[in-house]
Amino acid sequence: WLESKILCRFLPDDLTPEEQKELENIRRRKQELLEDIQRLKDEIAEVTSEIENLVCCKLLWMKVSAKCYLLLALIFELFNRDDFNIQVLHAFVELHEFTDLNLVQALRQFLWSFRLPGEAQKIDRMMEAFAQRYCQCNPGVFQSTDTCYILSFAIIMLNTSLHNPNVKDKPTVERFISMNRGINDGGDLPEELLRNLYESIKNEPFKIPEDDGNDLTHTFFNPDREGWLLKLGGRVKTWKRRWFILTDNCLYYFEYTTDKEPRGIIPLENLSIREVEDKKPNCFELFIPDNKDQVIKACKTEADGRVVEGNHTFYRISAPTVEEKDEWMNSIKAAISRDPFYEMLAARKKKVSSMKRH
Ligand code: 4IP
Repeated sequence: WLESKILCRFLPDDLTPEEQKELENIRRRKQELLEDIQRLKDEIAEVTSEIENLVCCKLLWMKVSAKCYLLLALIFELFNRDDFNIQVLHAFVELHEFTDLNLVQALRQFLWSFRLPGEAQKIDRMMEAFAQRYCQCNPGVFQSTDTCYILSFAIIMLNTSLHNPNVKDKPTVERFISMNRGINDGGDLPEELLRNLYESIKNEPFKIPEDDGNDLTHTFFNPDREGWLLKLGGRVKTWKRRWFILTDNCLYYFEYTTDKEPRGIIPLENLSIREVEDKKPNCFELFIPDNKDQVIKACKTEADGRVVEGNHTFYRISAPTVEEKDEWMNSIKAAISRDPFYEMLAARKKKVSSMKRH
């Protein structure tokens, strides 16, 4: 601005030496400013291109992620196919080396290497695969993989009986031996083998990862049925809307679907179920047969967080629709009458004892 003002007023020749010097200073300053402006422009261009690059990368990343996601979804869909699962299971089990280990040692290794699923059918498959692998690594110990399977379960049960403080009646080695009569394709297993297994479990319990009871999420992962129902209070007869989950022969109820821990747990063992009339529609109740006043074994969490015993002599429940009432009643009936482990073992025992007859 000063420069143009001077130029407008005077030609350079008209300027005094001082003014000429001033003009030179102004021109130098102008040059410096222009250079600064250029430098700033270059920097802005550089930063802009960096931003564009970042955005491009981000977009590219998002595209790659989306593709990966689709690919994963596709792979998981493949994984869901039954035969593929079985192949994975066998590949996993074959990573175990059981040669020259006794059955207890092999079980210790195997049961620690993963989290045993809650669903009986899956446990059945895992144990079947285990038994096959054990027999493959130790030919001649058992007549068949079924024998190994049954004995493995007997060992797991023995472990619970011997080390769970709630089990008062501790089995002796003689009882363990007699419980396992006839399981070797109709014949008996050597007594010495059974004594060794018994001693091994007695001296050192094994802890199955799933057994710690802390990870309830796992229990609720694959329920028989779940949904909203209304429940009548025990002493105070108020109806509460609760999220119910039926799994592992128990009925759990939650305040919210996202709760990690249940508000109440009702083990279904020894209970019966019947349809009842109430002001609420589609009601059914859980009760102890031939008993009017006995309180049902159950637990619930109080408002202050304490876990206490329940107060119900019956649990009255109302479903939103007739269909849901029927579905819940059928699922609960099936859960009450079913002991999946007993069924699994009974089927195997039947198989091995029939071998003796043929
Ligand atoms: C409560 O009523 C709720 O209905 C409780 O259900 C029930 O406990 C209580 O039974 C009952 O008094 P208020 O909320 O009106 O006090 P929830 O725990 O689902 O909230 P249950 O045992 O059914 O869970 P009693 O037996 O504690 O009175």
